[in-house]
Amino acid sequence: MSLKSKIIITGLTDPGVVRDHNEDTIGNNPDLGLAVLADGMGGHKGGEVASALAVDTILNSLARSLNDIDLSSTDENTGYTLASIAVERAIKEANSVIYQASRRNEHYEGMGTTIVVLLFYDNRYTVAHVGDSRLYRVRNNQLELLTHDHTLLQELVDRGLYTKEEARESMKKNLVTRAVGVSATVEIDLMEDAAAVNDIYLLCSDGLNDMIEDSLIEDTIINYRSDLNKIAAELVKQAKQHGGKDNVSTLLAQPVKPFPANGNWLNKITDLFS
Ligand SMILES: [Mn+2]
Repeated sequence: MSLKSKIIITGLTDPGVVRDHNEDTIGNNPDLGLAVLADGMGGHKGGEVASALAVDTILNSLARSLNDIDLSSTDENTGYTLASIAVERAIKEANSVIYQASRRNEHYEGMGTTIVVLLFYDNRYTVAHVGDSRLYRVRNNQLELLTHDHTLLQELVDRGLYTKEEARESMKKNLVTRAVGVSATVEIDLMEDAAAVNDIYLLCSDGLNDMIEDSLIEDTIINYRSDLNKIAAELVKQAKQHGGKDNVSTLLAQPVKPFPANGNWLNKITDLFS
């Protein structure tokens, strides 16, 4: 079952106003209801290579694996859905691909990337992430951050050593404590929840949320809620107007119809005409 007519996905990536190249990569597969965003790091072209390898590997891996499994059934060992397990496996595959490439080529030594993956299935979604790229959701006109940054700064905030306000001013903002591809293994955060029609999901790199406040992200999404392309363009524009010191990427997704996995015969027939 293709989700193309049920979930809109669109995005934009931009080098920003200071940097001359873009180490962020975005990708999506509308049939699968899949959105992927990565923010690479590393010398030479390492950052660009790592984020591109991550997005390609994850899109390819899930295009192969998702069609063969009952996505919403539960994995006995972990309690996660099989969809979540497939997403986790795809990120681990990306980790290996990047790590091996960095060991083969000295220019790529130490390269890595953040990742955030959003997958819709059966009126639900799975989000998986590593590093400080984020997923937000707007539901009932309220913005909510659904991921928890893997950064030194966030750890200090969690331990009560920094306030959120001090954190915003800090220089240590971009030290990530986890990344894909920097070592042989990777620790991934997974979360599942019900999706609602008209929710708007925003995946973004730190070049967005470091430049503008969450309140401006919320206002922008609500103001342009009928046009996801406009939201993507406005958010990038705002980040650039507020400094644009880093590459800035946005990926937006919105379920516009219910998308049950095992629709009854009536759903299946109406699918044919949608
Ligand atoms: Mn960045």
